[in-house]
Amino acid sequence: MNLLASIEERLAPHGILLRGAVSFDEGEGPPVGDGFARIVVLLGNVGGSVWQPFSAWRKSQPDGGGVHPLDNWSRAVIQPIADAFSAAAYYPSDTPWWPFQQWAVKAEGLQASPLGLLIHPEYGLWHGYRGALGFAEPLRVSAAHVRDFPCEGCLEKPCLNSCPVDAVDPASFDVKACRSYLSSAAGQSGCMIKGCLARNACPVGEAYRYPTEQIVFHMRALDI
Ligand code: B12
Ligand code: SF4
Ligand code: SF4
Repeated sequence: MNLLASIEERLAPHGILLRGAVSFDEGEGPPVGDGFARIVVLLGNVGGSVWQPFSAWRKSQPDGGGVHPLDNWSRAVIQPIADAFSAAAYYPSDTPWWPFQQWAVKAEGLQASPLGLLIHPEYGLWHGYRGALGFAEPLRVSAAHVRDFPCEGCLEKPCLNSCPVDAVDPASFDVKACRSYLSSAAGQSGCMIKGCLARNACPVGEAYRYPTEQIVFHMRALDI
């Protein structure tokens, strides 16, 4: 079995999928040991794929998984795999931030929706990244680039007309307006329990929509 297939097999019970790979020239990638990665393999969730395994882990933890349980779970799952394969592990919550979205654009050919979230032709906006593995040696990885960009043919763009405070705009995301709405009574009974109305308005990937508990979890994690 090749390296990536072995990694895929170890990640599968946790609902984490391989989400493409980015190759780097010598010295251009993120650090691995004393050198730099020649390839970074992205690991992510598709729809609610991680929710059950993550929830089960959380219940098994005396502290419920800590203050940032999804980040802690991601490390608990991914770090042993990185160690077993002599890879470096990178996480979306690491600071300074690794450029996960830039990597994803290169890895799978995804493009940004007007919300800033990358859209996948099948999963829509219902996918994310849990980590990445960096290898010092180049690996041969078959490219799985998506060609369709759903936003191109979406003329009405309902995502842009659904935010109650017009926080979303293709040029920028008004984090302040969003946060202040979320902390209001209307926000608490709206987006905080229903999820971001702009993200919900997108018709692509309906079948991959996160389960309600996961949506509420992510909204609370925004740390309003
Ligand atoms: C800071 C941050 C936030 C902040 C501010 C976001 C903002 N738009 O300003 C807050 C807390 C508000 C936030 C909110 C959310 N976020 Co956020 N966030 C991040 C984080 C940690 C860092 C982003 C960053 O600045 N990176 C630094 C730069 C150097 O990296 P970058 O890859 O170059 O990213 C920038 C560019 O790629 C650019 N970009 C976007 N698309 C494209 C396309 C092209 C072609 C190019 C060149 C650039 C580009 O946007 C990024 C800057 O915001 C990333 C994780 C990560 N490490 O990347 C998640 C991340 C971007 N967030 C994510 C998500 C899902 C959300 C939420 C939906 C959370 C929720 N409630 O469920 C909301 C939605 C907000 C929105 N409409 O954008 C996902 C996006 C997944 C995807 N499908 O694209 C990420 C990747 C985390 C993850 N684990 O998967 N987020
Ligand atoms: S509603 Fe249309 S424009 Fe907005 S993210 Fe979905 S496909 Fe793209
Ligand atoms: S969470 Fe609500 S307020 Fe924030 S961008 Fe989405 S729709 Fe707008």
